Amino acid sequence: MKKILTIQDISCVGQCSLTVALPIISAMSIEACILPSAVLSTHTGGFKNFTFRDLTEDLPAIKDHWKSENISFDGIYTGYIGSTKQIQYIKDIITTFKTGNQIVLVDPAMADHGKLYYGFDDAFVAEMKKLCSLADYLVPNITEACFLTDTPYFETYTKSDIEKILLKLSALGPNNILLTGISFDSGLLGAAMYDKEKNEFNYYFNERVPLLFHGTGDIFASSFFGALVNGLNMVEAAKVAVDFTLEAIKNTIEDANTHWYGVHFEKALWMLTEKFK
Ligand code: PXL
Repeated sequence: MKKILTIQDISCVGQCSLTVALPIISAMSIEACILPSAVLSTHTGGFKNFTFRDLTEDLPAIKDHWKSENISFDGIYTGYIGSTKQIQYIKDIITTFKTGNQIVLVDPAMADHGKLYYGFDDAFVAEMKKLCSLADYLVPNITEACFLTDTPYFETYTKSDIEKILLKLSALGPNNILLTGISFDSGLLGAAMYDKEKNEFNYYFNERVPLLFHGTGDIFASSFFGALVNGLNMVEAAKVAVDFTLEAIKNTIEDANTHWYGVHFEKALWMLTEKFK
């Protein structure tokens, strides 16, 4: 049985970060170990007056304890990070526990729709670029890709624009880049990929539901990472993640006005248990 570590926040209510990563990874028959970067009462995307407990200073002691217990992981996946300083501790955790062929995935969860999430600034982006250099797989959305490559935000693009930004992202260090939320046809949405070793671009699309939901990036990254750790290649894993995220979104359409803060991924977990049993 594979075992992974995921480092991201607990948003107590909000169907994002650890509250989706844990069930998704478990449904894929992988043991999920967690390192909470912060505890929030809700996510920051639309709720007001949320609480925020930063756990930055807990990280070094947690790492030291795991090391003294000789704990190891088959993969490490980072998501939403609570502070700029925390990135330095997370880089240390990655270099400590990546002792062999463990897969490291960085989801630079910091921005969407052209803007940084509440609380992030240029110093955070600069530090995030350094974290990206340690990743084997990087999974930004277009906004994050623009921040990471100092590219002005764009909403309309050609295949050549996407391939240029994939190359710029790979120059940060990772061998495998997957851009989420790509669409060249109004009816289709999916992922654009670049594999540096093979010097190969790939795409996978499925139906596009023309509504916006929170938390879908975390659902995508968790299922993509689970598929990689289970031995699938990047294109196969992208298919798992796109199809699963689409099913979770479809399960939320009827309820979209009242259930605005996340998607009903729970009703789609069967797809993952079925495939990875
Ligand atoms: O889904 C990304 C995410 C994770 N964690 C927190 C967030 C967000 C997006 O807004 O606010 C706390």
